[in-house]
Amino acid sequence: MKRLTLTRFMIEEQRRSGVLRPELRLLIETVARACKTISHSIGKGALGEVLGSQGTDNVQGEVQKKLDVIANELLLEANEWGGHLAAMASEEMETLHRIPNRYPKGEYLLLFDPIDGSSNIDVGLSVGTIFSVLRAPVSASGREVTEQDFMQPGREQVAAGYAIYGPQTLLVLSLGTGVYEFTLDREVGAWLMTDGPLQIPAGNCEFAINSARHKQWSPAITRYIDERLAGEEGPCGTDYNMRWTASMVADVHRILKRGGIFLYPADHRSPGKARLRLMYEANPMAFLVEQAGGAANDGYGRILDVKPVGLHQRVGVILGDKTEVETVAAYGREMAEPVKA
Ligand code: FDP
Repeated sequence: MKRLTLTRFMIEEQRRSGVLRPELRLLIETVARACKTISHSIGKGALGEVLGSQGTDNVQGEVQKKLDVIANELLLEANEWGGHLAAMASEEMETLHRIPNRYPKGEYLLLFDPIDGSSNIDVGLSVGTIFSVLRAPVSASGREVTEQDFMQPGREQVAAGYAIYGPQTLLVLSLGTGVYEFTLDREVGAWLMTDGPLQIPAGNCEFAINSARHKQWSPAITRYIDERLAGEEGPCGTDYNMRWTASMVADVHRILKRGGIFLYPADHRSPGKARLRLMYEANPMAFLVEQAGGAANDGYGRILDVKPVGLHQRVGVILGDKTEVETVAAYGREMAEPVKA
């Protein structure tokens, strides 16, 4: 079977829509190439001496794994010199990374989580790389990019995606015209389209939540989960299934392919506290999920409408099957929860 390569998909998209600029195409190709190298390092595991911790903490006070640092460096190096970017930001760096003066600058801003789900690295489970692309404001041209230039709501993303390093290495991408999946052909080194446009299948009775955190849930989240746990005898009238991989990329990928809902709500006792980061985790995933016909909410509104105030801002995340996400939102409104920080 002859499959479309990532390059050909983007060239055809460029011809079809007329809006995909060559610089954006270069950016996506560069990120995809870096993901191949990351996949190669992850695949070597202990043989490549890449497992274990780096012995440092990142800006969020989390212990950095060796692979967090390796993947961050790979993405920075790959994207510095092409002339397509104005700046980058990452989970692993406190502030933005400007393009060095020796290289030309472009109009795009790239944000990434180099290794998402990093607690899975050392136990051989799926992890991923998440990325989000914004356009630098016109006002930034001819001056140094600042963090403020990144403070755009997620609906302004021009592209988003993730690579997942699991049984296969996959790249899932949206340029704002649907969501497409590419599988890495390891022998040839090419990304080949294997699915898309993805549509989240409706009605899959499956939820993903870390139930150990139930003390932090709002009454609305507790009600939603309790009703599902009640199964056939409860108000849903059907048995639900639960899955939690502790890697958002893997959980979201399952939802894109099979349906269901993912919840990492903010702590309702101190609503400012949440786990996931808005700009390089929640926004790109919300973009993909909406593009695949689903919904993404932070407990009281659309994630893509949240106006960011910081590069590492955290946010509650409820995403997936539109009907299920709307049920959670309706419970939130009904029970006047959660309270805004
Ligand atoms: P990680 O910190 O290991 O990178 O913050 C991201 C994330 O993983 C998600 O990928 C994952 O869904 C979540 O955190 C895991 O949280 P728990 O430790 O509560 O399971």
